[in-house]
Amino acid sequence: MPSELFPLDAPQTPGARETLGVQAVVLRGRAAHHAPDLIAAIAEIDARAPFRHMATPSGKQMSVAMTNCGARGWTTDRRGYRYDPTDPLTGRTWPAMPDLFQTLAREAAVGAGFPDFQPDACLINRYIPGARMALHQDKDEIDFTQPIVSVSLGLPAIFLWGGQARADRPRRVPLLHGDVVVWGGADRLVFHGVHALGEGEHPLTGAVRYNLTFRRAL
Ligand code: MD3
Ligand code: FE
Repeated sequence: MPSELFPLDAPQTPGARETLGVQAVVLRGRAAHHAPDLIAAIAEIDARAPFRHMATPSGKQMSVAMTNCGARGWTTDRRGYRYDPTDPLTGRTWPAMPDLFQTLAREAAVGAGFPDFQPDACLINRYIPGARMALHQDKDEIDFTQPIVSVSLGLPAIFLWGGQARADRPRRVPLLHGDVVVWGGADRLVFHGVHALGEGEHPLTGAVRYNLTFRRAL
């Protein structure tokens, strides 16, 4: 059955591996047992490097609030997109990547066939109902042989999985609390986005979805 026919809150089988593309796999529920620790760590990062609504080069404020941890952080402003070792808001380095984040990302990558992944950047996205992310490619990194690992926490979202061309009609894939996705190889540059978040309350996050994306920036 195509995934777009599943209701958003359909029970996904924890431990299931769902193949999105030749080198893109959803590991259902893989991070769920770490969720309280991950959410506590996000709060600590927010205290040192607050979530903010960055501006795109065209000057529009993003509806998703963002911060980072790790040696590099992804930022955007009128000057463009880049990875920066310092937080432009505070002038200080980004908070260190917690060991739990690093271990979780590396183990997921190994399990998906990427044994050499060493993330140096973790972008943290915060969605509230109505927030969305337009179709885009992640191409500000240097080495596209390195995968990206994502961890979803809190409210569910409809992830839009496009193709190699912007015009390819995206497939809708629900991403739920605790899901981990690894994207690499041939699927590393696919267009993707996130549908406007629906209303809801999650017991651990309230009316919020967090998404961690682990990257090798340099
Ligand atoms: C597919 N974040 O931060 S994570 C992003 O849920 C981003 O917040 C979304 O897209 C979110 O750039 C989606 C899943 C994801 C991340 C990177 C990818 C999917 C990807 C890179 C290539 C292909
Ligand atoms: Fe992306």
